[in-house]
Amino acid sequence: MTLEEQVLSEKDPAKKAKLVTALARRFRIEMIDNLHDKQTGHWGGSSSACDVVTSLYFHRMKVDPKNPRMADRDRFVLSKGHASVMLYTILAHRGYFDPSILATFRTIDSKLQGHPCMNKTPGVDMSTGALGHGLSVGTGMALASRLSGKKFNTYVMVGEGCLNEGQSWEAIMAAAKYKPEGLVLMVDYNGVQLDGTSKDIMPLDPLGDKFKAFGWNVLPKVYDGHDTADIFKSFEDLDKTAAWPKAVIYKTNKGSGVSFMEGKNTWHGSPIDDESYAKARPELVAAYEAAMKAAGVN
Ligand SMILES: Cc1ncc(C[n+]2csc(CCOP(=O)(O)OP(=O)(O)O)c2C)c(N)n1
Repeated sequence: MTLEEQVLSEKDPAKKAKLVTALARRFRIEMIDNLHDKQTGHWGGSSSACDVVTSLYFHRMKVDPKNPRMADRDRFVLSKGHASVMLYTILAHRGYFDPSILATFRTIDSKLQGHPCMNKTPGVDMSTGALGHGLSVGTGMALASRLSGKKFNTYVMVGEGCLNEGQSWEAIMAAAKYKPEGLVLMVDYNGVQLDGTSKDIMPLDPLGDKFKAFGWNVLPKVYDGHDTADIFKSFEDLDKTAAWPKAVIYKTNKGSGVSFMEGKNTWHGSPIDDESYAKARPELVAAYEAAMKAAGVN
């Protein structure tokens, strides 16, 4: 059985969380290989979101990869579309397309453009890349669920750059007014943007209080976005309260998994040079092997 199949068939959430950790760590290796191979960037924000999005697709979302446009599927909008390599790696291994296609990432005419394109890539629910518009379309999708009578959830992942855009706050206001059922805002709160820290560029704290003040149902704590057990807990907590829309904040590390890349804006968009790649890869492999061992997989 593949690791993906083991994850999807595991019934015990505690064991499953460990398997998801291993899977996400393997995805990080594939992501950095691909970015290095193409000499392109966005390692930082891809690795920071990897555990949450892997958990979503392998533990939470109602999807059918063989029927990617299924009317009542859950939707995922990666508003921080620059983290495309992370989304593509997860979609491929969830079964939306053949993982061999990952090798065409960011090449001319590929299905896998630098930023996600809903018309080219199976499983991509919304084209994104211009920061800040994901929550507006996610609000629209969630309202469409109400109008069509199809019941589904819409998960929108934003980074701090998205939340620095005024459009996000228009959407936050609009969603608070219309209260669309199923709308979940997920914040990848890594504290670092393209050219510096969020503290220096445009601080957002106290973020949860701001969402609350706008009328959102904010989950009671900030979750650890690299601890899959805590991520699973956030999903359980989502189901414990009734009011919509809901927001959940995950504390993450930009560059997560490579010690010398963590928390540094350099690795937001810089291509991975040979020397850094040679240093980074063994760390990722060691972390993956440790996670496989912890999950009891040989
Ligand atoms: C409207 C818009 N302005 C600027 C950019 C260029 N840009 C791409 S990513 C980024 C920083 C994003 O920071 P953050 O959301 O914190 O990213 P994360 O660390 O979560 O990946 C910027 C300024 C863009 N894509 N869209």
